[in-house]
Amino acid sequence: MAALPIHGASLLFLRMPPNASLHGVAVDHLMLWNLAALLPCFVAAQAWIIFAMVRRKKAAVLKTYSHLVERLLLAAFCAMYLWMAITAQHLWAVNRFEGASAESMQVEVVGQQFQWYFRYPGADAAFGIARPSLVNAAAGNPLGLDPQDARGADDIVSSVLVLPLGREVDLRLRSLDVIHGFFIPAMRLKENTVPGLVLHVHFTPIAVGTYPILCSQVCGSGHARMQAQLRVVSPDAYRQWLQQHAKEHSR
Ligand SMILES: [Cu+2]
Repeated sequence: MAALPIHGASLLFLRMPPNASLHGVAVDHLMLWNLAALLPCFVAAQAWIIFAMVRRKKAAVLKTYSHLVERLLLAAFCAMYLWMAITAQHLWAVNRFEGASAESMQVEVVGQQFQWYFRYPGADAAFGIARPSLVNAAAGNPLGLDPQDARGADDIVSSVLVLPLGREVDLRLRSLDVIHGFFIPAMRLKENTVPGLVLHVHFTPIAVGTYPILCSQVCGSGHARMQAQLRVVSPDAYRQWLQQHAKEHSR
């Protein structure tokens, strides 16, 4: 995907956080391009409305001769919107339909009123089976991991999403109750978590830092506080964090 490098600061005037993902560069580019293309159209349309109001008679005369111009403008707009729709569809689809690379790491994201859980598959790189009937947060099993399934013995469940810099991550999104919206503005990433479905989305973080994770679907009375943190750290720091959690888990 061809994309122009854009510094996050160039989007600050839109009050958008600086981009921290690989694909976000292209998303920001498309957004800026859309704005740059539509702003002159908006200004010209408003100018025409004001002119038509102030100089009514002159505008009526001009309108009589402007059908060809209207049609040309309409055709130009159609072509532009079509191009925007196709480009945006590709950007949207590339993180969802084209699949992550074989080297990507796996993390499960689970939404539940009103918090996010993140599960790492552990040393065996396989997630253990989770059963809704076994969900018991008070007993330390908020995702309902089945103790009979050996693959789940080394699974790590965290309330913080920690990822290594520069490595693609394939997220599998689930929900335990209602539809939630998994949203990381700095990663230009938003996807719903839907009960009964496992949805995949993948991205590559390109800047170390701590970023807010939000819920973008009104999911109940505590929706506003359904927040978590994404911490992007160096590969070494990530390995340490994982080892530390694996130790805590095995205690
Ligand atoms: Cu929610």
